[in-house]
Amino acid sequence: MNAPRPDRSSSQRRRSSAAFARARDLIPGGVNSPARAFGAVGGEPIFISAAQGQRLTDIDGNTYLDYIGSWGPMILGHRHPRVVAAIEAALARGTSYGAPTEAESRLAELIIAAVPSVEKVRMVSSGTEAAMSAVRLARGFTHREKIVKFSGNYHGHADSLLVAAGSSAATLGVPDSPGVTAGTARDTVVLDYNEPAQLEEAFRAGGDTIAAVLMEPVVGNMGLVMPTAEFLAAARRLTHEHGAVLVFDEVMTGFRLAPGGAQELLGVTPDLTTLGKIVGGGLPLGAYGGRREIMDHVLPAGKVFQAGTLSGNPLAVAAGTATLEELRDHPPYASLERLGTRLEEGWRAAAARHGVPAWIARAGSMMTMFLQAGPDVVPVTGWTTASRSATARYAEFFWGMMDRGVYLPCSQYEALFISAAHDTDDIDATIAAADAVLAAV
Ligand code: HOZ
Repeated sequence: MNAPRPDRSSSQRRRSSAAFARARDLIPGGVNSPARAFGAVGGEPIFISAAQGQRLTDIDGNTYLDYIGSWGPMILGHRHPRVVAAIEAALARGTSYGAPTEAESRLAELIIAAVPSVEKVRMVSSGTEAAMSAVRLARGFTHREKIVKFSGNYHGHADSLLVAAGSSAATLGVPDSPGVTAGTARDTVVLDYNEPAQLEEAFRAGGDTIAAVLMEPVVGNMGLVMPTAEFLAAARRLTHEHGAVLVFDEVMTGFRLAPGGAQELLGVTPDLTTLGKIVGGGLPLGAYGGRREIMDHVLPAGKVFQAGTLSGNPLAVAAGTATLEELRDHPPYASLERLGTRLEEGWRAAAARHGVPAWIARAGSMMTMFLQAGPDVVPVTGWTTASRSATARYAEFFWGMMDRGVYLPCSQYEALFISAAHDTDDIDATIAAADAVLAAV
């Protein structure tokens, strides 16, 4: 059966449309972060009124199976009782003190116990802040200025990292943002992901100038892209040999792919790790941590400056702690792997059945289906191959799924997230929806 044509201005989304018109007058582009603007799929965002478990409700009263989970944090689903209770208990005591609490050490202990590279950790308010601070720390520690990053990897929006960036920077066509000075960009060396020879050459040419290699060990920000073992091994070996700091950005993958993140799964331990999303349980919290010897350079233990009024905020720490404790006490990882496998196989079969060229990449509960022009399916190994995706086709797929009550990333260049609140019936409904939509794409 053919799916109905995607209806991007559905009468069922009238209130969202009015809310967007109002917001556009007040907020640049109508959104407080471009990733949620639906710009890449040619339409208007839905405005959310509430969420519960694996479902979102918009202000028109439509409900959607949610595969965004706030772009990653909601691994337990929305409003998990343990997290809600922890936030309420913290709220009853106060919302911000600008002074230390014992709860921060409890969260630090949980992070240190789970993440192999982390011996000491500093809490901040976002993944952007974590990445920006880790870069400054690496520079302060090594007394060098250059950093190496990879095309299509996204590390938040600090100036030095907005060069060849993924996520909404790539989606909306500004991987090198206006406002980043040429001087800043010059200190960022951009290489292709999964190309160890390029990394080898960069270190051969200027190894004593490189402070850090910063990478997503499993990329979520150009769609999902897996690293090769050879590439990861080269990054670890070369940074070690040349005295540079290897930084894993695990903002998406931390506590998502395993308690210890991608580094646990892949068996490669960096020097520093950045965290965000799940570590704050859905509230604004990021963290960076690593070897004690490096972390002790952060002020006031050392001299590398980094600060924040809301760093270690009691509500965010409570939500993060409850989330990590729940993940420790009832690990969902085996079940997420089963659900992920089911979705991957279901979508792959549907794409094959309808002759739609698609490369599907998955790590646990993160997944991307790259729709391609064909006729052959091309493996996606980095930004060069990811950027050849058939994005107009993805937009059609996205809207077809929306019309069937499935909320997917509004860009080809983002990963979807399954939560512990999803069940087999949800996955089967999502496969059936994709089967119907792909028949018409
Ligand atoms: N970092 C998120 C996934 N790429 C997007 C969040 C946002 O920019 O709003």
